[in-house]
Amino acid sequence: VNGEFNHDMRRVPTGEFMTPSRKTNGVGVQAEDTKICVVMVGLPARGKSLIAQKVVRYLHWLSIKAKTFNVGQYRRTNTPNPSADFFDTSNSEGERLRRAAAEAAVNDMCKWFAEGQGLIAILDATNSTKKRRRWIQERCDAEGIETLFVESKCDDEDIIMSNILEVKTTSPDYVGQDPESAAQDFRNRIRNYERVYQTIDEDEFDLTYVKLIDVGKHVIINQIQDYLQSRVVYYLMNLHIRPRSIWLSRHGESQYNLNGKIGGDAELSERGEMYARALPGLVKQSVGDSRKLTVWTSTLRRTIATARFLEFEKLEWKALDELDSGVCDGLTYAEIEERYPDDFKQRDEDKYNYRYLGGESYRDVVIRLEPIIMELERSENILIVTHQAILRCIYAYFMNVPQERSPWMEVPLHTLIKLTPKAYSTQEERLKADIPAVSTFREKGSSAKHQEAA
Ligand code: ADP
Ligand code: FDP
Ligand code: F6P
Repeated sequence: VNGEFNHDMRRVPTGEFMTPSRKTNGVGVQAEDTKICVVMVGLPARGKSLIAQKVVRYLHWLSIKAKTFNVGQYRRTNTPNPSADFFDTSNSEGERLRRAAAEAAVNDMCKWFAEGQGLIAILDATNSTKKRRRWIQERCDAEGIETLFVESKCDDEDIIMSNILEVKTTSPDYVGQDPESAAQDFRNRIRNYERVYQTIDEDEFDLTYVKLIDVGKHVIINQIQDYLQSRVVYYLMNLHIRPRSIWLSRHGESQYNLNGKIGGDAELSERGEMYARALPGLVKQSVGDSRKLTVWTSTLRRTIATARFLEFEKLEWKALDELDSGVCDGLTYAEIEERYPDDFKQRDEDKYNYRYLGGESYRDVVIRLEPIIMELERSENILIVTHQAILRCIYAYFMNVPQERSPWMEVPLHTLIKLTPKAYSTQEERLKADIPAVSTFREKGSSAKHQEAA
């Protein structure tokens, strides 16, 4: 398929994998016999490593096992601090060592697939010549691994210079060097690559590829084969690097929170109402005056009421509604423990996969939140007013929190969290409103009493 998606759904595991405890850990989105090597292509400082890292984080969040094989790291084992001349193709020793690094990475990747450790590998290198790409293609073909070439092409000098200053001068290649001479050397390194770089073109129409030009302003898609590939491509198409932040807040304390009940569609408590009134000031303190933002809420009363004094454009999302607790909706944790003791225990044993009878698991929530994540990637400044479980899942995506930990994270009421994506990480700040609230956090194995937050 050229220029459009082919939603060839392959073998997607369904409900037959579910155990009687309604655990949802067998329910995924991947075809389990798929092996895809995402081959990054492009000159240095084109965002390849950042793209690779984001794709892996996104896939892990969706429970798809993935791993990056960065050729630069392999090269550092034979040449830790090369100067630009090392990357001159007339330097035969440099060529030999670079080739050795690429081979070691590809060998380890093939081993990783053969051991059944994952579905998607990312081969992160410049892979900047047709010869190199053909070699990778042939190695992968021989091992039954699909290839998806992802080229990042960008000739905007300002972007490249700011990329070099943001991430390259602090690279392990330049430890102990002053940033100015490191940046100069890196520019010379790029010049050496430019002499031999071949963009993916019509000679390579048999390859499966996506070409991201000028940070996704133009996208060329060729021969996308299946569902997982199209998911990765769609994700890549939504990425941007404009500076922005995402703010997250739970709704103000609700009547249900006060009574220790879960779920429902309760009104705000008196203190919750105070938080709603304080929120515009808190937001102003964190956002400043000049920035525009959009507010997203769930469709439940407590988030809509919490956001109602914010003077920004607002959008309600059903996908942001709290985790559905099925037959336990409206009960306290103590009542659940009493009426459904086995379920209560099972949830503690595997909170991420436990699905409430007639309701949802955290895994289910992640799947319904995927369009939200996609829309967040496309957007700029967004403030999300949502619920405890939903906020944990969104936070886990940005902060790369593993599934065993994410459902157990403490996310207090009456607190504004600001997340700012940086080159290889996400920066976090928390701003607490001075308005008391109960704690809705229940520790694993606890007797589930709700109490005033510390
Ligand atoms: P590479 O791996 O290509 O050498 P890096 O991933 O180390 O480059 O570069 C990271 C920088 O690239 C970040 O500053 C980021 O803002 C920027 N960046 C991310 N995506 C792109 C893109 N598609 N085109 C150009 N620059 C990008
Ligand atoms: P990285 O930025 O990931 O460190 O600078 C480009 C570089 O990668 C080198 O470090 C690394 O040796 C090389 O790319 C790997 O790509 P090639 O094998 O195509 O040279
Ligand atoms: O108690 C508030 C609440 O949002 C409930 O509506 C929801 O069931 C619960 O938190 C989710 O948290 P946990 O998964 O820790 O029970």
